[in-house]
Amino acid sequence: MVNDFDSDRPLAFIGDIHGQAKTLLALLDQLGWTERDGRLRHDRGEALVFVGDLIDRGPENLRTVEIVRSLVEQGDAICLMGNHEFNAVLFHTEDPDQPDQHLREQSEKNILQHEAVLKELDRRPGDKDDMLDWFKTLPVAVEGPGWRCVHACWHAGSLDVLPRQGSAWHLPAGRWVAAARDGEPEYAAIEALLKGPEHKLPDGAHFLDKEGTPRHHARIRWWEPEPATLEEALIFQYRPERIDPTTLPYDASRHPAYPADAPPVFFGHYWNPPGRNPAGTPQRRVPGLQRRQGRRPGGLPDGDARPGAKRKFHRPADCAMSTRLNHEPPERHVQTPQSKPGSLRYAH
Ligand SMILES: [Mn+2]
Repeated sequence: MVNDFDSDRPLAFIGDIHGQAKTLLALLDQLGWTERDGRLRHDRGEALVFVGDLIDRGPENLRTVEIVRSLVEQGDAICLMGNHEFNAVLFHTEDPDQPDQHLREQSEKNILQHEAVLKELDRRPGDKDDMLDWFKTLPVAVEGPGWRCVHACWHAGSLDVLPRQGSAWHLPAGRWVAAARDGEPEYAAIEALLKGPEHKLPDGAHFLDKEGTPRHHARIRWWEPEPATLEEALIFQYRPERIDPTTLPYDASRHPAYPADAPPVFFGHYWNPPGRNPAGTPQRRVPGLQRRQGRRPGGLPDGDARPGAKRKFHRPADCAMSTRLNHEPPERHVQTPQSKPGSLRYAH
């Protein structure tokens, strides 16, 4: 069983799939998985770690969940919770303290974000509770021999809030309501671990997100050890207005930097428009790591790291991506020139 993380099976890490079941199957095919007797098998006994965000946006959410869940249940994979699985549980759970309300407000914005799944559940309403019950069992973070994995940010203080069972951290069944309440420790912990820490921009500065909504906070590059400017410390999905982040100093005194001597951590969640890698800054290479990108069924590459290659608009939904770990000891502080765009990131 992969559920035993002392396993020395080679692992492949797969980032945010977002309902792109065909891309996932194409990626699994590239990784050496074939279907036999109605189940997916790997000839060399590899196992998989899914980094979360199986659902929302893409066309085949329920099928994606079925594929991943069957791999988990046959002992060939583990799947972490992403913010989209967490949000889905809250969206469909009635608030015990407020009749007719849900733990995640069923607002127009939240319905839109979850629309692809809602449409599929309209056709298969019997699948809803089973899917949500399974989401509630997903670990928030896991640790294996020489590696760690979390959807957005490895943050020790937040993990301390959650009980540890063996090599995994879970949100306990009785704490989902707390996780939906701003002010409760579980709320802040899940925000940090599944959505990543954010930093308020100075002096009312903002940038517009892809929906045109002004954003006054930017995601923090928590994997950067010593950022000096806002440009180095934060992810601007689009150019901010009224400030020049390349020159503004960043107050690093509260920077949630990942410790340099800690094991490598794999994470997903972060993305950007083309040509602007959200990691965007030097990343380290680990010998024994191989990265593969899925190709869309039509043969259209999902990303291309060749220098000067044109990149299409790049959403996580378009770029199921995996990274292999072959259990060789990581070598630290070796830098790659520039990493590929994609949904899976790696940091020390
Ligand atoms: Mn995410």
